[in-house]
Amino acid sequence: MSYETILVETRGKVGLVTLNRPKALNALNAQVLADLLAAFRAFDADPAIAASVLTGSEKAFAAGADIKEMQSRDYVDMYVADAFAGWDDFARIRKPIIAAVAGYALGGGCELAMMCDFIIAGDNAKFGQPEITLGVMPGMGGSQRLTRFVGKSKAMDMVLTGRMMDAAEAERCGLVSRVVPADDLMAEALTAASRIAEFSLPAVMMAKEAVDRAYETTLSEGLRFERRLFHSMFALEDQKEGMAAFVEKRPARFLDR
Ligand code: CO8
Repeated sequence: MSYETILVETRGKVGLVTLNRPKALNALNAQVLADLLAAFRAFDADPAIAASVLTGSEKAFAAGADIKEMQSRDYVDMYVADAFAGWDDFARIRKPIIAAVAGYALGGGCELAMMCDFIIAGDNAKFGQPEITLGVMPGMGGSQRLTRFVGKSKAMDMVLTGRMMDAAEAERCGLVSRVVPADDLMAEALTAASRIAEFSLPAVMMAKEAVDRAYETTLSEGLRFERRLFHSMFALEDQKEGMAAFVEKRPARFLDR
């Protein structure tokens, strides 16, 4: 399948999606959303794919929602269309997605990176929620996800001043999981995705679901959810294989069952 705004490849069991609107610094619009949903839903449905990487260009992961497309819309247009609600579907993709961020991840670009499961940043990455400079505020989850990731003080600073944070600050405050030299970014992200792809797919998907639950519910409900998933894993052949392999001092051969 070919897409208008993204490039899609596979590397073994890893899917690789590259945002590809270079003239607009990968600004996000309805076509980008449609393309991303189609690509990642296809990965979810493909038993040959276990994890994926989402990236942009060296200059920009994505410089936000497309301002030129948004500028003339009015309140009724936005409300009736429930503009940008479709991005919630991106956060429901079930197999792991690593965001590999080089350059700008601003506004909707930062919000899209935060919808992925974790972020690996090149040392040239810059994160920001500059919507306030346009007379608006974050609208794709930034006020909520950024606050959960980095806490109130830093989130307020970013959202109210519109300033950018560099990769080192983003790692210090927990927005990104690791920072690597920009030249090594894709290799690091693909290696991490390949590592995930070696494990039992149902165990990986349940682990992702459990961590995500921490953002949705209370600690006691989250602990109960985790324990029930953990119990259910003893119905997996891969639990038998993984533990037997440890005891027998040999590599595990997971069957994704
Ligand atoms: N939308 C549309 N076009 C863009 C965007 C964007 N977000 N960002 C950059 N571009 C375009 C520029 O207009 C320019 O096009 P052209 O050559 O035709 O003029 C091209 O990309 C290159 O950009 P610059 O010349 O500006 O490149 P610089 O290297 O000088 O600057 C920056 C790079 C700093 C990234 C600068 O482009 C910039 O500040 N961009 C806008 C960043 C921004 O404000 N992002 C937030 C957008 S709003 C948003 O994301 C809200 C999300 C939630 C919406 C939900 C609503 C319900």
